[in-house]
Amino acid sequence: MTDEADHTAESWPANIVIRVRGPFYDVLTPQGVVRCVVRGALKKERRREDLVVVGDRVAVRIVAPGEGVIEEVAPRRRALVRRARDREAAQVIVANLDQLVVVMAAAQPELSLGMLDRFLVVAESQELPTVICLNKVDLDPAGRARAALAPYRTNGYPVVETSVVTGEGLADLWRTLEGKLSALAGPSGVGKTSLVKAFRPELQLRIGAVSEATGRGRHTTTASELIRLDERTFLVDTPGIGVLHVWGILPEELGACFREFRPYLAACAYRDCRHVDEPGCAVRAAVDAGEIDAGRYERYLAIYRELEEEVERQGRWEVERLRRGRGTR
Ligand SMILES: Nc1nc2c(ncn2[C@@H]2O[C@H](COP(=O)(O)OP(=O)(O)OP(=O)(O)O)[C@@H](O)[C@H]2O)c(=O)[nH]1
Ligand SMILES: [Mg+2]
Ligand SMILES: [Zn+2]
Repeated sequence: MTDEADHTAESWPANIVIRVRGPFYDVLTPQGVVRCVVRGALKKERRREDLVVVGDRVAVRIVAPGEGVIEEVAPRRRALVRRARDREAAQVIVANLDQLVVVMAAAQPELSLGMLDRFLVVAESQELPTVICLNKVDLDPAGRARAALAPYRTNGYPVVETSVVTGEGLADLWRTLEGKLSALAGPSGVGKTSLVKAFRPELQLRIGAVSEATGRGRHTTTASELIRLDERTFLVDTPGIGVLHVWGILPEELGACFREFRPYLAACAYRDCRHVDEPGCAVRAAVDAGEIDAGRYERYLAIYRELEEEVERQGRWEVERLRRGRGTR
């Protein structure tokens, strides 16, 4: 490894990984998209599950027209990490992310604040700046879903309301994306791919119908893909998530993942207050005083119970190990 200083993603060549397909990595270079494999030695140095991921900046050696070898991967800045499906391990989904856009639908599928809070907790635990995008507002003429998001605006989350059908809010969304690398995440069927397509109509992207029977999406997008919207603007479309398990967070860390709790955390009577039923809890007092939204607090309690169960089931050590894996390397 050479000096860290000239290894930041910014100082690397403009080559960026846009797609992973089996052993092949499609890399966007100034000369166009190059299909690459990874240098053998690199495979030994890095963990298999996140050897090279979408968003990575890489050095490429061209071996034939349109074909190359990834020689080196730049150290990652912020990454979106999830828990690997098959193993107890953290897995990087997108590297070098500037922000996460959590997309929820105003209807079809119905807005789930439980899901939204889980995404926000994961984002806070990974210190990802987050924007909430409420899509399909055309299906919510009475504005019920919009109103339900009021506490989030109060808590300082930017909320953008969009409709791919009427075009409402797309210019606002564009302004939040411009010049950044953002990932769209959220449940299946909320319109993530439709939003990408609204900005790049010429792309052949698969969009799926929401099931009439269940009101859920059908997991149309199956792999993350990075799309360049302009010279400096990148958007990663990720597959929809059915159930989002919050993981790798210790129960006592959860309070800080609820932004609006933070000013109160140091004021609780007990230093190790769980904010569940302890006397002198400043968080509960703030809920009673209407300073913290009661719904958010209820969902805190639900996630807290899950995290406690996880510690009981797996042991603290295991949760801490997973938590360390959340780092970007
Ligand atoms: N009424 C309405 N329908 C929309 C809007 N945006 C998307 N849809 C529809 O919602 C359905 C799902 O859209 P997708 O873009 O495939 O959703 P997705 O979030 O990418 O779903 P996954 O890839 O499964 O995660 C499609 O039938 C879209 O036409 C919108 O703003 N308003
Ligand atoms: Mg999709
Ligand atoms: Zn407390």
